[in-house]
Amino acid sequence: MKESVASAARGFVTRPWTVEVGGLVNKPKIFDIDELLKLAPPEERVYRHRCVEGWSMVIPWVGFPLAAVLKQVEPLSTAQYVAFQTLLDPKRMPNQKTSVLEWPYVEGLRLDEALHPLTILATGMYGQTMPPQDGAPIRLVVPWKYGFKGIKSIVKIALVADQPPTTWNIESPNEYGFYSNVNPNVDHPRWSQKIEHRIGEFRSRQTLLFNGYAEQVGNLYTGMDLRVNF
Ligand SMILES: Nc1nc2c(c(=O)[nH]1)N[C@H]1C(S)=C(S)[C@@H](COP(=O)(O)O)O[C@H]1N2
Ligand SMILES: [Mo]
Repeated sequence: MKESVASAARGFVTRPWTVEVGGLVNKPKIFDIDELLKLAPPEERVYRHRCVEGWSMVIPWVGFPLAAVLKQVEPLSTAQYVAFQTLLDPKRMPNQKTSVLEWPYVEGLRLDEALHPLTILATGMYGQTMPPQDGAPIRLVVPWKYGFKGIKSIVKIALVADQPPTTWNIESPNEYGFYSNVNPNVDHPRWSQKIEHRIGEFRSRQTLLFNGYAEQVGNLYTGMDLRVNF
C-alpha cells in the first residue's frame, strides 16, 4: 500500500546533513547545514504558491536568498544554469523504492533566475522548522514558477554551462518544461491554466502571469517566446 508522504517522512533525520555547492565556481564548498543556515538571517517570505495541477495557497516560508549561497562559491563567467539534487536514500525516502519517477529528484534554474532576490532556500514555514514532508532541512522556493520546481531536501547544487535535466521534464517533456513559469496563457496539454482553486475558497480565481510577480520577474523573459520556453 502506498503511504502518504507525511507518514513516510515521519522521523526523517536531517542531522548530520551537508549541501555540496560546486561545478563552475572559484570556491567549491561542502556546507554543513548548520553553517549554511548562518550565511544569511532567516526571513519570513509570504508567497503565493501555484500548483501546476490548478490549486493554490499562500504560504509563509522562512528562508534566505539562494543568491547568498551562490555568492559564497563565486560562480565563473561560464556558469549559466544552476542544477539541484535531492538526497538519494530509499531507506529514508521510501517512495524512492518505487519507479513513479527517476530518482533522485533533480531541478534547475537559469543563473539569473537563481540569483533573483525572490528565489529562496526555505528552511521553515509557518514560523516553524521545515516539516520532513515539506522538504526538510532545506528546499527551493521560486514563487513565480509552478510548485514542482521547488525541489526538497537538497544535498547538491551545481553551477553548470548547459540547461540541466529536470525530473518532470524527463518524465513527460511535452507537459512539463524547464521554465514552468506560472502563465494563464500557456495551457497544460491536458487542462487550462487560466483559473485556479485557492484552497479554502469557494469561487475559483484567475491565474496571474508569473503568479502575480510579473513586475519583479517579467524582465527575466523579455523577448522570449513563453509558449516555446514553457
Ligand atoms: N525532493 C523532492 N522534491 C520534490 C518532489 C519530489 O518528489 N522530491 N516533488 C515535487 C512535486 S511534483 C511537487 S507537487 C512538490 C510538492 O511539494 P509540497 O508538498 O510542498 O506542495 O514538491 C516537489 N519537490
Ligand atoms: Mo506534483
